[in-house]
Amino acid sequence: MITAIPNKPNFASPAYRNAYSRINGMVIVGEGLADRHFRRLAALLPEDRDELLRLGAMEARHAADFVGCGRNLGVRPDSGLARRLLTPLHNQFVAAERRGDLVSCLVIQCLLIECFAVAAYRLYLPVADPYAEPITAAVMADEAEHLNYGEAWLRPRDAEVAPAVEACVEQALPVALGMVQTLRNDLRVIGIDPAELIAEFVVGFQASLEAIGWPESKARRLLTRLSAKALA
Ligand code: PL3
Ligand code: FE2
Ligand code: FE2
Repeated sequence: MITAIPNKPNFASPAYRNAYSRINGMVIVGEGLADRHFRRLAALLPEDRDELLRLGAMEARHAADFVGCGRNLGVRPDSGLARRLLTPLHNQFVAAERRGDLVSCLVIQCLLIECFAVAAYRLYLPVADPYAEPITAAVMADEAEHLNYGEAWLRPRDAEVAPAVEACVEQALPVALGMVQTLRNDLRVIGIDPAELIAEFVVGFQASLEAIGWPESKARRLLTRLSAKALA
């Protein structure tokens, strides 16, 4: 019988199961929120409606797949903290939608939330249990597609949307960094170094800003300033 896997956390320990309940809740609520955001984006962008509905359906599948990961470990997801941590981002999305600010809706879901998901799943993959590992790898590939959608939409419009992108990042990025701060102990218990997660996220997010046309120096300056402020 295999009782321990080298370099992996002890999936059966009470500490792991307790931390996993909140992390699993976070991921399930985050995926459900992404599903809702893509369905709202589909209504805002009629020319891409079918594609956005397809991306939303992928998110609903991710949520169901991660419910399966918790169930496999016999852990009940705790979604209370997840809702508290994700509501500010959802509220920012809804406020942008109300004022007709499609650019901010895309930045919040397709750049920020997707970059966060890619960074989190990339660091989770090597410490995942054998059931969750292939699921996480498959989900990561989907998230890259979601990120690409946002980048491809924003890139040709960079000149006119850059100020709105910057204002949105200014508001939304601190929320994402705050989530890592709040979850830091649970992250450590499941084998993820919170500082490494922040670094991975910031590097990926900077790459996204560059992919939509920002000069490297401008992207780096904004992220350095915002992360220094959020982590002070
Ligand atoms: C976008 O498709 C989904 C957004 C999901 C948000 C993810 C939140 C992740 C929090 C840190 C979790 C570490 C990974 C653990 C995976 C079970
Ligand atoms: Fe997803
Ligand atoms: Fe996604």
